[in-house]
Amino acid sequence: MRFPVLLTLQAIWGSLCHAMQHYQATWGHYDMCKSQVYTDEGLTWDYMACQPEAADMTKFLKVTLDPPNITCGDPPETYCALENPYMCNNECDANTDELAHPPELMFDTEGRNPSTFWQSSSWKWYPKKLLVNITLSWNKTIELTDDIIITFESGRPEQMVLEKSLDYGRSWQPYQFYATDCLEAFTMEAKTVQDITQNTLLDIICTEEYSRGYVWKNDKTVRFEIKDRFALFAGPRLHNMASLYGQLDTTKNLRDFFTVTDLRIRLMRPATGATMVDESNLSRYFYAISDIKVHGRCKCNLHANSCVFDKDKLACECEHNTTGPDCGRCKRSYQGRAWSAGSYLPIPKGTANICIANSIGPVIRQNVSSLGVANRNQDCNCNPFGSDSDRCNDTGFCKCKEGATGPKCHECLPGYLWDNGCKSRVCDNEMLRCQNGGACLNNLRCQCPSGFTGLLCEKAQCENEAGGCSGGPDSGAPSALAHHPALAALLLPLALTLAPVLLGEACWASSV
Ligand SMILES: [Ca+2]
Repeated sequence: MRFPVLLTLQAIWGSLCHAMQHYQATWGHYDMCKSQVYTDEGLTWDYMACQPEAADMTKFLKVTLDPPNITCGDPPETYCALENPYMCNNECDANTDELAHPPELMFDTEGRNPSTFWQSSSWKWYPKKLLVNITLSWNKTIELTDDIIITFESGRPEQMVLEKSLDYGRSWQPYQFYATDCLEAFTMEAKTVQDITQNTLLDIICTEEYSRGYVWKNDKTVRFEIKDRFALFAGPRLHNMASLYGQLDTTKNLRDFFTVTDLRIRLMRPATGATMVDESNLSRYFYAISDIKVHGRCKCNLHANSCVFDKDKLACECEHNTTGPDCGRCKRSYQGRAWSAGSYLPIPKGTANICIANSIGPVIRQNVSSLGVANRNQDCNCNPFGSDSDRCNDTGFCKCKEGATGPKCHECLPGYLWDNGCKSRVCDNEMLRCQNGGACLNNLRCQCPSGFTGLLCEKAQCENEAGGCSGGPDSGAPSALAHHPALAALLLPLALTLAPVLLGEACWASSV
């Protein structure tokens, strides 16, 4: 009996490896670009999608204030507490280090007490509005991976807009409106992130959640909820990131929604703590921010696993023969087919979509019309399954469909298999193993046992049903555990302890 038991244990370990890999997948999943594998032809490279680690993005930004001289302290000013107009011992003096409140103090390391903060001039021109724009610029496209959190040292503003730019500050779109009264401030109905569904994820809302003043004095934060939005696809505890990645891969609008080059915080009305502004003591009204959190990663189109900060600028370290700040094009001598972004799919390791070497010498950039006339109508004998047309395109080459390569588009890129054209490899016996006892059919599809579904049979079927799995919010997570609860109870603590050490070795070794 020992042999079958061992086999069972090995099978469960295999499933656990996959379960853990999926767990790991939460963020660091695409951090490989290629690995060496043995095939029938010997040692070759296996390319995969990759992206840089998520990081604290406030280390790499430039902050700009508008109006530029809105920071307090020049000339020195004395401020009163909002809750007590007779407590006026807060002094701001730009020329004294201990009393200055420059914008950098929104991004220094907090944790000390008292906190350090930027502060604006007070509302001395009332009733003229006290408007301040704080612009955060990265000079690079970044993808947000966690909530944006702004911590106010003063009361939270009564009106504020968070905006984003995707074109380095040339144009702006609102991300979220914040007000004590959304209807009055922005003629918008008040909503919370909980009102958003998969279908309305791109909707821009106004929320009153983060503007109520003074009673909730300890609540100083204003948030833009990224994770709640992710959760609409990845489940309440983000356990199914594969589903989110799948959505991001196929929906450009969704991808763009979480992508920015700049953020702008438009402060439009400071906290007053009352309906009436006390005109006799305007030193009570100002903005002060102690901390801004922005977590994200460089957007490298899944063609780089690291991003460097050099000469005050972020840049992807492009792989897969791509180049450009976002790895957004093929290198000059690798234009054998059109550039495309790497793909999250097929889960779990994605498809690299590498740029391939020019098939017939270097691409010579001639006048398109002369080339077109010369070659466009020639029959290139392009493979009808692997190419868009059997005729040459404008540059005199066959235009290959996704996954196909070679001068006639008759070969497949790594990760694809020929089947009347190149079909992306869905499963194999290595990293893409079908889970929960599923069988891989011709590398093109997993045949799942009853009760399981998903590309790799990784989901319990009940997840798709109304009300989800009755076993609670986690029941759709690592399915090997659901299948073998007793063993899971025994193995999970061990696996959790050993996983960081063993995952790289054991799972990897078993897959090559
Ligand atoms: Ca600070």
